[in-house]
Parts: sequence; C-alpha cells; structure tokens
Amino acid sequence: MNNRAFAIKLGSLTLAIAIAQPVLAGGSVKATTKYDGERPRRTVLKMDADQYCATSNKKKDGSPKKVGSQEAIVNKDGTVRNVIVFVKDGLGDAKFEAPTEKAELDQKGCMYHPHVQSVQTKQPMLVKNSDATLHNIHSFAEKQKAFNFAQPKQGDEKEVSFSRPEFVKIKCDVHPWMSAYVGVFPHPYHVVTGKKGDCELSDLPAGEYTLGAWHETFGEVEQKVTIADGEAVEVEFVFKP
Ligand SMILES: [Cu+2]
Repeated sequence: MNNRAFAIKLGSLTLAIAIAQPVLAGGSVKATTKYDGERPRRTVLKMDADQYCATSNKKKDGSPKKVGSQEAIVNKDGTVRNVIVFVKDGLGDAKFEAPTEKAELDQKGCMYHPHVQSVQTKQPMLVKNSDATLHNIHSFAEKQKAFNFAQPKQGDEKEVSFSRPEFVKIKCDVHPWMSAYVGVFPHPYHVVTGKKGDCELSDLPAGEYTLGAWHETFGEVEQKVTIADGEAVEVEFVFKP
C-alpha cells in the first residue's frame, strides 16, 4: 500500500465513523397504513388517445399490458400503497441541508414513475421522458412557482426543484390519465409506503413527534409518537372512508 492509498483509506474510515454515529443514536418508526372501508376497485386506464401510449405497455412476451389506475391502491389485507409518512412536527428549529442526490420523475409507458414520491426542499429532481411521444409536465403548485414545460423527445431531461413544503400534484397536459404527486418537506424524515403498504422512517433523533400520513385520495391522518435513542417504534395509520 502506498502512502496515498493509506491516506484515502484513513480518510474514508473517519468519514464512515462520523456518519455512523447519529444512526446508532437515532430511533426509527415502522409504519403500516390501512384503509378502513370497502376496497376501491382499480380501473384499466384507456390510453387510446395516443397510439404510442396505447401500445407502449407490454408484457415480457410482447403482448399488451393493462395499466391500472393509481389513485387508490388498497391491498387485499387493507394496507395502502403510495402513502407519504412524514414528520409533521417535533423537529423544532433544526435546519437540514438539501441532499444533492437527485430524485427522479420518469415518464415511461405514458405513466409517471414513481406515481408518488417525497423530496426535500431544494433537492434536485430530474424529470425524464423515456417515451417516443410528447409529454408536457405541469405542476399544480400553490405555495410556490408552478412549472410547465414540454418534453417532446425520448431522452429529454430537465432538472427541477421545490422551494417550499407542499404536496404538489403533477399532470401531463397531453395525456389526461397521467398524474403524479411529490411531497416536499424541509427535512429528510419522509418516506412512501411500498407494495405492502408499509415503510420505515429511520435515524430520527430521540424526541416527541407528530407524524403525518398523507394519501392523494384518502387525505391525511396523524398521530403522536415518543422515540427514545435507538428505539424502534411501530405505528399504524388508519384512513377512514
Ligand atoms: Cu404525457
């Protein structure tokens, strides 16, 4: 090992320790979400208005793939996908630097991917067009300047960001079935439920918090939790019809 390699190794070792410390001290919240009502039916989206879209979603064997509506996906066991779980109150005046890691909003098969995501204020988000058809990305922001631009070509990319906390709806002006949501937060404690309707907030400093759970159709519920150092707390959010 030459001196340079040794110095780098030492440097990264120091960095690893510095990052690991708050993780060890932090607590976590495992959240599950439930919808306490009749399971909504998903409808098949009709994309016939644009022939490219109508034929762009295919199964592995090349046959046409049906795409279901996404505004209310409740699993058989009542758990809910695409819920943003976040710290609503309890962080005091703490300020958090925006992550440089880019969030991504892809337009593929004339759908937004992901349908719901959460970012931090001023975090860059790359908007991509993976389709060989025109999309127009229109944000319906109310607490900040909205964006509205076209991406006519496959491979088009543009970076955007959000300056204020808000749940921002995004729609395509060309394809009315396309919608996405971006939850914007002034801190890093936010996460979206996955296929099983659960998620985990990690590295939370010990403290008392009000947590929120937001869903585009079912609205917002909240609850209070107290987290001790290193503690893993389990919470369940229930949306009422
Ligand atoms: Cu579109």
